[in-house]
Amino acid sequence: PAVIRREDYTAPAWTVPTTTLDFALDPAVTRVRARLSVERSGAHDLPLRLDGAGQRIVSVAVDGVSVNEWRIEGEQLVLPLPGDAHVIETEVEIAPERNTQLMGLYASGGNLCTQCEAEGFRRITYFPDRPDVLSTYSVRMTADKARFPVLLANGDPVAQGDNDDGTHWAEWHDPFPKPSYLFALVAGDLAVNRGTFTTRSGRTVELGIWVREADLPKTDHALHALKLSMAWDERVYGREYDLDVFNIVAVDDFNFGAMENKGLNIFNSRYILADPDTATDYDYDAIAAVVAHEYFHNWSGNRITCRDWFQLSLKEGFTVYRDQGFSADQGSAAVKRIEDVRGLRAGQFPEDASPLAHPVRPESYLEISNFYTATIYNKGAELIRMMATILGPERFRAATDLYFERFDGTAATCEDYVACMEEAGGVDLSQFRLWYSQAGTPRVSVSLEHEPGSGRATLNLAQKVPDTPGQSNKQPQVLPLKIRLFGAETGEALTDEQLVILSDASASVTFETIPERPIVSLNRGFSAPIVIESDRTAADLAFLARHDDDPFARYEAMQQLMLDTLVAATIEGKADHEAVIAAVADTLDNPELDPAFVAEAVLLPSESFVGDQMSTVDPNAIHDAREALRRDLGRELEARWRTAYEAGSGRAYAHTPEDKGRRRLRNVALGYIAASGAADAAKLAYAQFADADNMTDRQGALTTLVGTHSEERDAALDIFYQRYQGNSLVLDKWFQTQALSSADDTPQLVAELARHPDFSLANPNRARSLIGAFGVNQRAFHAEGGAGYRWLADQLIALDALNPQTAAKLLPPLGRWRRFDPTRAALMRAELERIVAHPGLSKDLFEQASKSLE
Ligand code: DPP
Ligand code: ZN
Repeated sequence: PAVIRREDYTAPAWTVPTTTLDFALDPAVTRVRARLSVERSGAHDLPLRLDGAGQRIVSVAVDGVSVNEWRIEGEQLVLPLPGDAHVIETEVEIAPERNTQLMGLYASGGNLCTQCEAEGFRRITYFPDRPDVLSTYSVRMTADKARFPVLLANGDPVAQGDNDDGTHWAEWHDPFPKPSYLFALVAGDLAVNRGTFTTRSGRTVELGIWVREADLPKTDHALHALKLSMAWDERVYGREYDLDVFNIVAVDDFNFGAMENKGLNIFNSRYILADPDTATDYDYDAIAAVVAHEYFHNWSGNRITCRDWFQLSLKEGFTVYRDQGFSADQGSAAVKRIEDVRGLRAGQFPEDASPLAHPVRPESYLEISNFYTATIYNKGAELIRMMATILGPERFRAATDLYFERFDGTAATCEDYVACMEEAGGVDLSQFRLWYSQAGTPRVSVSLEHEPGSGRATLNLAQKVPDTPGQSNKQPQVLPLKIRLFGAETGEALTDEQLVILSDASASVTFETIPERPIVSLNRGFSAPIVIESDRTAADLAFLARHDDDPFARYEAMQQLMLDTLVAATIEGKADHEAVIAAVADTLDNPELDPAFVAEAVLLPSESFVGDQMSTVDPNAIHDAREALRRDLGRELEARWRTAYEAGSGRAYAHTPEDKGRRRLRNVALGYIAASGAADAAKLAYAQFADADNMTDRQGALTTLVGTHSEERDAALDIFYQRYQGNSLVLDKWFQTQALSSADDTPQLVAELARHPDFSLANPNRARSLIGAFGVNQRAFHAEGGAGYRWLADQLIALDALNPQTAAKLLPPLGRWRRFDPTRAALMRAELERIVAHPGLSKDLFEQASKSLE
């Protein structure tokens, strides 16, 4: 496959000011007629090149006359044109019901829908399918009225009517020029939950959430989140919605979480449907976050789009940053930051340390679908956050205002964004730009000296950006570090919070008149996405866990203490649990702390995160060390866990932040009670499972039970399955909970589940619920003998034949072979080699597997 390089970018030779599409929709054969006005851009004699894939061409006409002077080169239709402006008409046929890739126009649950980002539009019609060709679209759809009573597309509805033959038609027009990846249509039998939003300039927008009739009662939360998002973007970024309608459609088969098509978002149903019986508190929050994310794309993505796909983080990093801000404003900002950092460490740090590491603005790719990554999204959001920190809130807002004003209606670059930050912020971000080009997570070593006589404290900082594939000897980056000193004896803050910008390889910061030994609270709020290696002792960390005024820093100190304890226990076999137990006890005893925060703070780092700290990961030793600490925490603090458990029990379900926090802590406490080995643990969990009036408590209990060897475990799994048979989103949880289990028999169980009648590779959510969850279950996936590796490779090869994009996203666990012992590494490599050698492999999976071997 051909390598696409950022440096090869050239502006489009032809533009397409207007696009008119006429669809005769049918799942078996859909006919698409396209009418493109095209204009030569600049002085050249290049032919018009239209991208296309998987279509049957019926006809091609230029200025109303059918022509034969066109040829197919690779996946392009090449058409020489004599003049500077022409009208091109094509007619093609496509087969939505045979589209298992779920890119382009496809069938899901009897309805028809589209997914075009990044390169799906070329599977619908011939078009310059690149994000810098902006066109104004008019769409007409005709379909069987009984089967597809609802016809939706981008923009505003124009007209509709019935034909004599049982079909009906609808026309939509989107006045905003857009790239082809934002095109969407939906035809189906759908019901709608309607609402309205009045924008700050007084315009009324009709909102609609479209789902299967039976799912209508589960759409209120999403509709509410949409209204909150619209108001939030006006208030916080000054961005108002711009069309008269905003529709969201939920579909069950979807590669992404959701898609921001102009005026017609299409969502994976898991990010729309919620009621207390089927969705956890976590699901509710994720729904609000994704609804907000896609809505915010209307400005950061649609009004201003990307010049080319190397700029993907321009819209994704910024939009993730925006949705994080929205979620932080809905509840506890501290807990939200903790969740986001945990996600970054679980998803992005390992990626940055893997053969698939790439910069936030990549230099090359084979298949762009492989670059919808945690680096582009989550590290990208951290870059925006750092710039916001450097600028401060007012200048950051001025800078985003400038960006939205200057680049509205265009296809922009990451450089354009940074230039606006510089100009409106009055700062020089030359060196900061390295964050966009250098991959790898910077490591910062920190030591603090104190001279009691002079009262001078010196903080020594040194940074190193590790080598990544194709990049070595990297330059130091700009690291904004929020810092504060506390007195080890008095517990008093000795300084204000300061922003130290480390931009050299090493630097020292001095503090005068420090009367007592200071302890440094560092990288507060996770102000830079880095790894810190500090000389802080267990006692210092325990101190910060108790005294730091920044909740994130408290959490962080506790995590570091736990991590140090677990790494020592894994490597040296020495189990010194005292400091962690005392710190957890303190946290549980502090009545001023929010239960949601406590629940986060007392959770041990995951087995994978412990593994990430080690040069060679020993999955079994990590598991044993972690289980031993969990057991001791459970036993030593059993009375406290029971108190916390009781405090969260006996309340009827309510979806308030307070109740969510109580439920979260209650479920964490249940886990520790079970870890203690208490004789009644399985009974307690089973009672919670049986009595639960909401999914958070039911799934929480199930998760605990699945980790036990008990009759209750089998009974609960059975009841859960029976109760939710037919609800695919909940069955995904059933598969996922088992695949994530730390029980000894997980590898065998997962292999059996893959043969379960409800398992299917055709549905991405289902495939991810089993294959994706197993891949991140460190102990089970890496069980001795390599059966897990073989199983994963078999699943990926099978899935690749249906849906390459989803298969490729599940490959990375196999690519981490360098981090394991030689026996495991060889077994992992053998499976990667087997995948690469498989005949007919997609370029998606080929790129991931071959890069993983390098
Ligand atoms: N739909 C995906 C997202 O919003 C890709 N744009 O991130
Ligand atoms: Zn996005």
